[in-house]
Amino acid sequence: MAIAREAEPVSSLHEIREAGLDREDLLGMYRTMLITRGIEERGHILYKQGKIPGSFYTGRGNEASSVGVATAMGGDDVGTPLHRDMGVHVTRGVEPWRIFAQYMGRADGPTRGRDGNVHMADSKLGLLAMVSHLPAMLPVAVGCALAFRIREERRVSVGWFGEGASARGDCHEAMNLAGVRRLPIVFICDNNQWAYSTPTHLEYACETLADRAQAYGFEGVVVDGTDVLAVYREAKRAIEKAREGGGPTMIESLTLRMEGHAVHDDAFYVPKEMFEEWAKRDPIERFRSWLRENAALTDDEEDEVAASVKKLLADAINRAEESPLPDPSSLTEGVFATPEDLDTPHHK
Ligand SMILES: Cc1ncc(C[n+]2csc(CCOP(=O)(O)OP(=O)(O)O)c2C)c(N)n1
Ligand SMILES: [Mg+2]
Repeated sequence: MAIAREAEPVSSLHEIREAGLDREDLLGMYRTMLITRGIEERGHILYKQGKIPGSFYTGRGNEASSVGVATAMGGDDVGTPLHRDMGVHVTRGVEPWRIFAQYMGRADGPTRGRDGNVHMADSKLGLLAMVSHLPAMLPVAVGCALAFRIREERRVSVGWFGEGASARGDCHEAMNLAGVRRLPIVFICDNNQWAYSTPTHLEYACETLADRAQAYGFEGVVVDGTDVLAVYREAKRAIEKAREGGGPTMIESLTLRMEGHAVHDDAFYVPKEMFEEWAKRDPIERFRSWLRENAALTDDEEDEVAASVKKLLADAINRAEESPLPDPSSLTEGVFATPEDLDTPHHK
């Protein structure tokens, strides 16, 4: 019997309205999920065409989770999304053409061609770019929450980590400090069942990772990460609780990583039946069915959204391909922050 609360699905349009979303918001989320998947599918093609340096990662299967959480965040909140969380960037307003520019190492990508394809974020949109080391962004997210507390700002920090990363010490340190100081932070564990080729039974011995939250003195919730509305509702509750001074929450979002760790990995070690089982719960398909049943989504609306997303992405790729590669002489610019860049008393 799990200690953490297991979240129920959202039953009706009425219930989701109570949680703060109207029909237009729901259609917007559906569109954002399509854009998220479309960016990664097209990125994969660009990779095969040899246009993307390095490796290439996707978050297929995680669209509901990333879009659900990001939709629940406030405009002034901050987050540290990882390599499976493209939906967070799209929801926060990073324009798709800039993501393609990032993929291709161009000057108009969020890191202006300075970092690997998914190591990106637009700080103006409240996002902090990930570093490779896992889960090194959790202490950073906790630091943001501590800063909000010290400055008495009503802002919340959201920190993402994978279930594999949860085995590392920095995850424990981050959660312990957040619990001790009751910081305004929400931890999102993208539990996609695999850490590269390692299955969950070799990663942790507790029933659910969210069970650990109680040991840190805060609430743990397990949610079906293929259900965008359940994810949204739980993230919204946790974020607003944190904003009101109620301390951290850990949300464990259950999905399956529907592709290999990256394009070089064909995931031969994942049982075929597992993919088949989770394919039946495809997040986009699930939300589409929910919208048809509960929000009267029509064929015309569906076609319109699909066509507009297709055009948006085609235009985005063209624009990104027009973006120049960075000028080599500018290589060291914008890589390190100088005291002048930092607006805190400690750095003056
Ligand atoms: C400290 C550290 N060790 C190893 C790696 C290489 N690595 C990158 S992602 C990854 C798997 C992480 O699994 P999980 O946390 O479950 O996230 P997922 O990739 O499944 O989303 C590994 C081993 C790393 N980035 N950092
Ligand atoms: Mg994983």
